[in-house]
Amino acid sequence: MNRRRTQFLGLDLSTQSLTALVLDFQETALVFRTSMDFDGAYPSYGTKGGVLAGEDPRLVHADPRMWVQAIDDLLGSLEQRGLTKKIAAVSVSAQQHGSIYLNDRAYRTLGNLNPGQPLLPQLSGIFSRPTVPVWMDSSTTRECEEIAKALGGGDRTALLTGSRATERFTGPQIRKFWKENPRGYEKTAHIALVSSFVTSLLLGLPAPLDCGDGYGTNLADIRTGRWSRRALAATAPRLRKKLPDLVKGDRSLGKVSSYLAKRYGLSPEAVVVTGTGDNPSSLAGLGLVGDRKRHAISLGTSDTYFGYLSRLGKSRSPEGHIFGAADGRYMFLLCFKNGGLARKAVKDQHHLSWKEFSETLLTTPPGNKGRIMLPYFMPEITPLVLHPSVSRFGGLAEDDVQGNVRAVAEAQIMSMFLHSRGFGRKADAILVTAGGSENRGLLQVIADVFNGEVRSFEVKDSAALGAAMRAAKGYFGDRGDRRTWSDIAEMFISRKNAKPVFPRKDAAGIYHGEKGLMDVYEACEKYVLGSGDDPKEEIARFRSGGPGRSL
Ligand code: XUL
Repeated sequence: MNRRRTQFLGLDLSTQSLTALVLDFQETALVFRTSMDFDGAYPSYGTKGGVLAGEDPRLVHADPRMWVQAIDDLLGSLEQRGLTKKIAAVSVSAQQHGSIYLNDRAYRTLGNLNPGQPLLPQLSGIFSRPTVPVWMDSSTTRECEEIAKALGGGDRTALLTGSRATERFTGPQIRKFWKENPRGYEKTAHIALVSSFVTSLLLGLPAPLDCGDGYGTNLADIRTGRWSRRALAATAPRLRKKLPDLVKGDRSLGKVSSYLAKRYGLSPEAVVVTGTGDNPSSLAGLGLVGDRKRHAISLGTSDTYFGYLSRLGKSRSPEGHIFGAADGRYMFLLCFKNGGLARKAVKDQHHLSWKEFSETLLTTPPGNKGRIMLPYFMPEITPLVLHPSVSRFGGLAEDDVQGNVRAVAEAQIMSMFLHSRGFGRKADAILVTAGGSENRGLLQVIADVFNGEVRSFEVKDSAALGAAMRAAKGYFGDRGDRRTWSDIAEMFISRKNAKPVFPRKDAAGIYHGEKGLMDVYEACEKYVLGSGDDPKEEIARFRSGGPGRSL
């Protein structure tokens, strides 16, 4: 290791913010963290929660120029703090599925930037689509149907690409763009994902796409790690030449661009390691690469439930996805779009602080006396709900503060339990990360519903942490250093930070078993989705199950 460059930089471009985190190899510690919130930093882009929502709630876009500006500003501020010169390697984590459309001048422009000028004015002419769909967009149902039909149905599409054709995934989004704007599609020479685009900004060259993120496109064959000719043909014409190459497992892609070195004071020797999606990056940041025994929940803008897979087994869930892991193997994931946004909607509706929200969860009884909410404030991914609405059952009144707080949390965690059942074994423990993991009440609900140990960490940004750890792994790997993923996790994830939360006595009996709330929740979900009867019988059965269960 170079004595002057002992640090690894992880960048995470998420829905609402850009975060940078620096790990020091000699101190084996996190030495710096900063985050920029898009709405606050860039009001001229008019984003709300980092995105541009249309009249139609299914349409959700962002302007990639805002991201470019954020990268520029963040690297500038790291330079001013004297941090960039110590960086040995950098890697990127980014929101998944979003696609960026570039014209044929894009990479030439990127390779010839003037270090005297900021990034954005030089790059503003490279985009062939001014705003781009992000993971929250669910406007491609028709394209999903067309792709699935061409690939022999939903199950076959999932077997080939790791997921059924999915609204937010890059392939269906590209198909929609090609159908709606064939000229724009023709003018597009390159389509990047957010992680490969930001990595290209660091390299000054077209960056390949990590399979971890690449499997979130419905375009790749998860068994070979290559673009699938059949999936490409089902999506849009002449697509292969517009896409980046796919790569499996982290490695160093080359040195930072001379623009980066000159403008932000990075060493010209600093290396860029493959970027990936925020969920594969979180898997690394939680120390779960290679660990099948523990699962993770990320409570961010969206909520996700995920875990490592050493091989592709038969266990699946219809809404589940297979992505790649940083060691070239796999992970499974379920995504819940209403996540943090639905919790915030309930919190704001009742004028609560997050502390009060958490306290309410800690002081109200599990089971909510059989009162349930289905909190689809916006279209939902798991289960698929395209027309949002909030439903209440079991006599839950809209103005009942405690009842609604418990109902939103229990519904979200029961939904995770229910829909993750297809992924096999019960986890020995659940690691919880992202902003919501600060909420002790939510951790308790997770422990109670899953009936197991739950841990959260002092560093909540597991995606950015994972990016910095992947930078370290790629850097060491390049030098023939055989440090494993668990060695890297041992170095940078402090075990003593992990505070366990255990299930409350009797909680398991409330949620599970013959008269458990899980059955009530499942019946409510089916009813709302139009595939089941009014859940009043299940509610009555739950209430007959013991004292304290009735209103
Ligand atoms: C995962 C997904 C979200 C985004 C959020 O499939 O859509 O978790 O990655 O950034």
